[in-house]
Amino acid sequence: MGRGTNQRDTLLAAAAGGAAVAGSYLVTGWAPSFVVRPVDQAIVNLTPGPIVTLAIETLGDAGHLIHIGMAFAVVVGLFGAVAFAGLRLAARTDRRAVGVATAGVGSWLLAAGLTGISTQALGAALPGAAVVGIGWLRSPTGRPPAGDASSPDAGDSVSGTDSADAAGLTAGVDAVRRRTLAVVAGALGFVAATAVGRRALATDDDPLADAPRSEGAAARLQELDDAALSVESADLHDLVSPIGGFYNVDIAEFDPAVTASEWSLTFTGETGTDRTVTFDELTDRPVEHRAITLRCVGEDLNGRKLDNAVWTGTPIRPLLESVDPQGDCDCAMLRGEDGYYVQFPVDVLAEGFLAWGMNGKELPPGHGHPVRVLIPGHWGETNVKWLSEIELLRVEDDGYWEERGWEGTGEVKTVAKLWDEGITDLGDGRIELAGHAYAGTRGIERVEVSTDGGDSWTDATLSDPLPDADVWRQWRHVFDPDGEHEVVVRAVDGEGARQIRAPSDSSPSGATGWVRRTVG
Ligand SMILES: Nc1nc2c(c(=O)[nH]1)N[C@H]1C(S)=C(S)[C@@H](COP(=O)(O)O)O[C@H]1N2
Ligand SMILES: [Mo]
Repeated sequence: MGRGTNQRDTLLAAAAGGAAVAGSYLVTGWAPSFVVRPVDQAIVNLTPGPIVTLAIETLGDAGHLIHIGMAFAVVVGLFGAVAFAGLRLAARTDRRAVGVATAGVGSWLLAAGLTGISTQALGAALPGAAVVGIGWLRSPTGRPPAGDASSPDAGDSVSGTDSADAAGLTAGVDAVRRRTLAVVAGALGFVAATAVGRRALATDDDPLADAPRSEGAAARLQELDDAALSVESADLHDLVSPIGGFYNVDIAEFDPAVTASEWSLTFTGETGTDRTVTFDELTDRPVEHRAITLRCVGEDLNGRKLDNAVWTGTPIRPLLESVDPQGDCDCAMLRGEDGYYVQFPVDVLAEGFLAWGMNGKELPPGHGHPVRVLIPGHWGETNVKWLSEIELLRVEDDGYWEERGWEGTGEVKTVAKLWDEGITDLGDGRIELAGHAYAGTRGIERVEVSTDGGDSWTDATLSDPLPDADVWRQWRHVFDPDGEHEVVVRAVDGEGARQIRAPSDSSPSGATGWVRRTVG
């Protein structure tokens, strides 16, 4: 077995591995049955908590890219190894069919084993087998495998080293090289086409692209639109974050796929009576459309994990009372279908809301489809998505993030933001500063702006107050710049308390400080 054969087989095997992953993606999309998902999940689960926390603090969203990249590499390697075995068996037996069968059946078993879904595993098996089938060529050494009478060399030729044979050998090597490169290029083309094509498919049949379905939600959206400040900045959200622009924080790279008919919520643990609620039972309950703002405890002071939507759902309190919570700690552990869990007091939970709609649409997969919980005024991590169980506890226990050193189940800290798109040159010499401020259920009373580094302060204009208990406000301030300005913004909450001045990191309980930027 020559070095050339080794390199060729490795190249073909890598192409087959890539094609198998692309084929799986083509069939499943970015879903739980995609072959990369279980491996990614395993990587996330095996990574020690302090490293996860460190990655979030230092790398932010890049941390996700690292583990998903590792998962892709591992899976391409696994399918590549199967294809490599196919190529070697084909060479040993000198039969293409053996290689194709090995690669096809092996990839199918691997994909089915990883995802537990046998039909969609064909998506990975077929492209892998095809690369082996098209890419494999007889060895061009000129020496026929034993007993192959049809080989051009199996005859009465006496000398195997004459010039005609050498030329034939060179031509054979060239043909193999060309074929290998063509197959690898074809596989790469398939990977690229799949990545691009599948994305186009996904946005085309996006069920959330329609107009709002719920009239009640549409009326609330209108109300928020009317309350919004008019700002010049074209890119700044007003009071409602569009679904596609709403931030996302997930412990898993893939959203659990749960249909409304499969879904149920079970109250367990220290209850007078356990209870399971189905989706139909839930949506038959009294419906409300609440504007609720979410903010992640892990975001930087001027970070972007702060958004607001109009959510359609029903209050938790009557359901909770119906199961007669007992338990000495008066606390509950909430669990989601992705394996996430968080614990906090029952009286905080009782203020909560079970939502199945967002901005008038069905709750999207990334935000907890079909049902999530929304807890007014508390950090984002209490708002469990894909909610499946509420366990009433006897003693307190840590949630997923608390096990990893965060203290993010309490009330949000007050913040006023000034993002890049909130700074607009009005073209007439003036500059508009605009942003959002949030203080949970305390509400925002005032936003103060300084354009001289904090020496003097002016009250910003605010959006109209809303009846909702846990919603942000917009602020706006226009000034005449004179060179560079040190702009500082700070909010005062509804209880008269000013945003904490001393800067601190987001870990463990949320960033503090005043947002400060050089403008002009
Ligand atoms: N099931 C589940 N719920 C979850 C999370 C999660 O990873 N899994 N992340 C939490 C965190 S840390 C935040 S900040 C919010 C973010 O909600 P969003 O992704 O809808 O913006 O969801 C919370 N609920
Ligand atoms: Mo969060």
